[in-house]
Amino acid sequence: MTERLRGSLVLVTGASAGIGAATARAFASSGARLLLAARRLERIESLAADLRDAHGTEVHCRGLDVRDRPDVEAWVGELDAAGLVPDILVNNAGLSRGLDPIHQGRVEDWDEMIDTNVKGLLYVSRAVLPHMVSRGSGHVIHVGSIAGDTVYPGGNVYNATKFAVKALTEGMNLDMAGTPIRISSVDPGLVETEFSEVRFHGDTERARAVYQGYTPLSADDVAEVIRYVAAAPPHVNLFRTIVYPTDQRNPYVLHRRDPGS
Ligand code: NDP
Ligand code: 8X3
Repeated sequence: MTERLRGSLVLVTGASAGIGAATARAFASSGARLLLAARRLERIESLAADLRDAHGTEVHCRGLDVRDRPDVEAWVGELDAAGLVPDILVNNAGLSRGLDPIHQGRVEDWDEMIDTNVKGLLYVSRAVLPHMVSRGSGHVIHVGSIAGDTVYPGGNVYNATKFAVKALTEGMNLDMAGTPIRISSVDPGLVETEFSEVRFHGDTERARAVYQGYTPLSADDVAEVIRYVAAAPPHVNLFRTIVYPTDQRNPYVLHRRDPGS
């Protein structure tokens, strides 16, 4: 099925790490062309070099902060002028900051999560979608989360941003009625990436503990699902795909093996 992706142009935000980088690798191995964006330009340039070597992939890199609306609009304008409007947009850039109860939360953390996970996703979508609509083809895939279905203690604002992503998946999909444009989300549970290191502001010990005693999803597992969603025939929309590690049944039921076993 992924043969359908050969030659298609895929824009991945947050491609410098974790799920975004794995998504770039997955699409490259299916013969897609790539537009990679993240703030850490050197990381995506290094990934691009690897993908060109391994697959001969056409890759364009752009240092981008999805919170910077004028720059998002400028870049998409440049892409349009260069004939590089993506066929597939993967809105992956996102983060969590902190796990404090609401009365102890840091307002700066809240702003960063809302600005990135909700407003950044909107800025990129708003810039790209008109081109997809006028061309009459396109697929937007959000990376949501199980955190958008069920809240957990300390998740408060992160949960709210992913509930917003879920609402936007549904709302944008309705808005695209009558067009061939598909809107989807892939909603993972626990995935071992830099996510927890970012959440805990660089506390690597605390971050590592999140993934101990069970088998979490890998970034490659999630990328595989994103590629599958994108590769479905044009008349099929895998609208919301929830992906858990087998050891996790919901945010509260996580089977950790005894440390001694
Ligand atoms: P990582 O921290 O490994 O990667 C996050 C990516 O987002 C990085 O490439 C980072 O790039 C990018 N990013 C963050 N802020 C911005 C910004 N302002 N502008 C552009 N890019 C940005 O985490 P994951 O791969 O795990 O996270 C990817 C997505 O998956 C997020 O939306 C997250 O909420 C979601 N998710 C993660 C889960 C998990 O358990 N790991 C589970 C469910 C969903 P850079 O810093 O270079 O800009
Ligand atoms: C990331 C997964 O469980 O930390 O969205 O919310 S979780």
